[in-house]
Amino acid sequence: MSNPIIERELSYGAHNYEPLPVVLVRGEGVHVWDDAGNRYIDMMSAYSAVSHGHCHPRLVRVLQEQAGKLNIVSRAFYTDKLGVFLKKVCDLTGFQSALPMNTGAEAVETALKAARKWAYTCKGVPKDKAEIIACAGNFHGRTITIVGMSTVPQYKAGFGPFPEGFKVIPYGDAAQLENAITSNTAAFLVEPIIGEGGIVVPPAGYLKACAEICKKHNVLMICDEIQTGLGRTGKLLAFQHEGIKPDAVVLGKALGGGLLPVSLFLSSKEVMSVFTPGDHGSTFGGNPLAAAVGNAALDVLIEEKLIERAEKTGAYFQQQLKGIPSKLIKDVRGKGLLIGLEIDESYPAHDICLKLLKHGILTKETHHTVIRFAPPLIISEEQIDAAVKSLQEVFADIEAEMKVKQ
Ligand code: IF1
Repeated sequence: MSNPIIERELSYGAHNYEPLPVVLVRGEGVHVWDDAGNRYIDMMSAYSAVSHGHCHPRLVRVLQEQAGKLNIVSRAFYTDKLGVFLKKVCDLTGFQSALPMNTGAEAVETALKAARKWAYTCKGVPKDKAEIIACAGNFHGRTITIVGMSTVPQYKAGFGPFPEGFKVIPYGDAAQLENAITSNTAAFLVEPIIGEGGIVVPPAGYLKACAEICKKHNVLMICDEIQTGLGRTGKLLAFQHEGIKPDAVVLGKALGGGLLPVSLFLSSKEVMSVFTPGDHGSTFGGNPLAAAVGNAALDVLIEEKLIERAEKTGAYFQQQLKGIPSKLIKDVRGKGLLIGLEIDESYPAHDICLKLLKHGILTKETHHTVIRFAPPLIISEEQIDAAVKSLQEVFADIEAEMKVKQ
């Protein structure tokens, strides 16, 4: 049963992904449709980039209006849109200054550059000696520097040599951070909840302890909130669950309202002042189209109370998932609408995703044994109920199938 659309993509495209066998042609809210007209509920939200739902009417309108006016200039000129967007994000998050980029990886690279230059110019670290500490299981993007910090062999294999100056410590144990810090440490880069590494929620108090250690040793704490930020976990930023404020944060994904790549590095004026004209930049970063959409994406997030919704519907969803009677489900974890279902290794999580697809639920496994549930934040309890019903059917089918095999 070959689909010519799939065949064409496979024959002309690089095989750096292994998509599920479905061809999507349309999206609206929490739903997407395939080329045969079947409807699916989107439990991936493009890894959280579609928190506002597909084709949010207000965001599409802003995009269309701006597209007819002014789209790409360059940072060689001012525009009427960029400052409005940056002020809004600073006011909302409490950071003083923002540097716009496009993809998450670019914003992370920006953070790494800022941290190193801050270490040399403010902290007094000797030239080329700055160290950055990251965590095992991290995912911060795909550039050579970033995969150099990865602990997943496949992300690095064949791509070396990697830049120096990075250290990796176990995630979730603040004492390890303190041990790893030296007088040359510039920054600690951390995800408040590890996404790709299997939706790992660190022990309560971890981020708070890390923040205190960073402060004590004059090390910048940088939170990668590309996936966890902008309401996904039930707070604007996931570090707010611990009542802390890191020195810097990186945002991406949902910042583009599900329409465009928009990312930011946010920090204090002191840290940001290390950048002087010509130090760093991007052709597309901060373009007026992206700024207009990013600005509207923040407005929608607040006005439609998506953060509060994520907290409430996320708790409800987790509770419903915990109620599914299957021996295959080992754990349900996460915060807000970033949820991982840990599946017993005896049954491939990938096969479960294929079955879910047939039942109208789109998602994909991460870390082999974890199925991700991260729907658009606009999802309703009724839509969650419908998804849980399909999940119950799929797990009941699998249980029956396993009994036959025994
Ligand atoms: C892929 C995972 C998610 C991220 C965090 C930075 C970036 C990401 C915390 C980079 C990107 C992605 C990219 C996508 C798969 C994906 C992913 F499964 F790998 F882990 F979301 F969960 N920081 N995450 O999660 O942002 O440059 O892509 O805009 O690479 O296949 P980007």
